[in-house]
Amino acid sequence: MARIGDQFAVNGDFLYGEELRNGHINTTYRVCYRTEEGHEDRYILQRINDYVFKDPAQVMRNVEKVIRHISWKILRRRRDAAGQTLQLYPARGGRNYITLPEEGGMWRCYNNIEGTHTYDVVENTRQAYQAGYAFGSFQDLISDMNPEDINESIPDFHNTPKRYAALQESIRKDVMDRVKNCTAEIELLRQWAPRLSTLVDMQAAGVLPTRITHNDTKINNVMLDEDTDEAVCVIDLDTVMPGLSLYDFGDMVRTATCMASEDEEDLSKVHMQMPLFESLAEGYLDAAHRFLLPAEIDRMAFAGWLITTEIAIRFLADYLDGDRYFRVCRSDHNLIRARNQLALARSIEDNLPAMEKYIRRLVKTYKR
Ligand code: GN1
Ligand code: MG
Repeated sequence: MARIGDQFAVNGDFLYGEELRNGHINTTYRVCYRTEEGHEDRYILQRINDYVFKDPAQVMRNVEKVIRHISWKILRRRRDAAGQTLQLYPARGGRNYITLPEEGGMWRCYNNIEGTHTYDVVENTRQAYQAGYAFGSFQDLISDMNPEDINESIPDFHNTPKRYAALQESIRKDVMDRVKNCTAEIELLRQWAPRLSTLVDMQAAGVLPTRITHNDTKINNVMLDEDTDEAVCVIDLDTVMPGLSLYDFGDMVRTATCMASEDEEDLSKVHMQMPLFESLAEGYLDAAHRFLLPAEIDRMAFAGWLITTEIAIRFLADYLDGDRYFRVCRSDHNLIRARNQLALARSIEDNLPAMEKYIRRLVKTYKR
């Protein structure tokens, strides 16, 4: 960690570092340096997973542009907000990242946003509201970026029918001889398959607008104030790219309305809770109702079902492929996650009429 950190424009002597293990993709460390004046400054060092991101330099170009755009906007409003947004530290060689030729991989260094924390699972309605508000504001902040400036870091990332087609390919190959362990899950998804193209079809028909979106809006990608739990900053910008607003909201429903983690094996604990959904939707619409179209608002509840099902498909495909994409701790980890997400999707499906009714009621309160 010290060897990597010293490649960046960090100030002081390396004190200690720890690995942060809550992501499934990148490798992340928090490191601490003591400055000459005796301050302890903390930074985030992160290795970009180049199996998942085929062109890490392109990811970095996207991230740099998003950060510049956001800092520009925020600093125009509040000069003192600098420590509350992500920053990249320059590296030896003049870029915002380094590559380590021996062990491979590309590393970058962010500021640690002090005075904040994250939750891996939602605990209460306040957190759900704040997560919705944070990602809604984030969509608003980046809404006027130039789409031509942003590359698709992972093509077809939320193209659900393509994710389903990839799963069919994994089933056909069955390289690990694991299909036999998940026939019920495969059958359930086969029944759901006709509904998987709903949003991409609406996008192709011009009903849903393409926007620049975050695309990975799980609850632990929002930093909340450690005293008040107020949203401070959204992190993990690697998948910011053209998408649908509903992909972001759908992924929020997946992680901010269920109090069980996606690793939970006891499926009786896995369900969507209406009060959490209501607060999430309220937070999101408080920030986003001004720019969303009625067609987008109409599909908010459905998007929760769709994105939860999509992640189930991705976990299941990775299980069949031999766990090459998501970090796992045991051989059936991705199968457990897929079952968990299917249980959650079922619960969302059961509650769709109530969720849609709530959104219809809520949206009326914004009309003047
Ligand atoms: C991955 O790395 P992490 O945990 O932020 C994944 C998301 C999934 C999520 C499931 C680039 O995000 O798409 O929703 O795991 N990120 C990528 O927990 O594939
Ligand atoms: Mg992520």
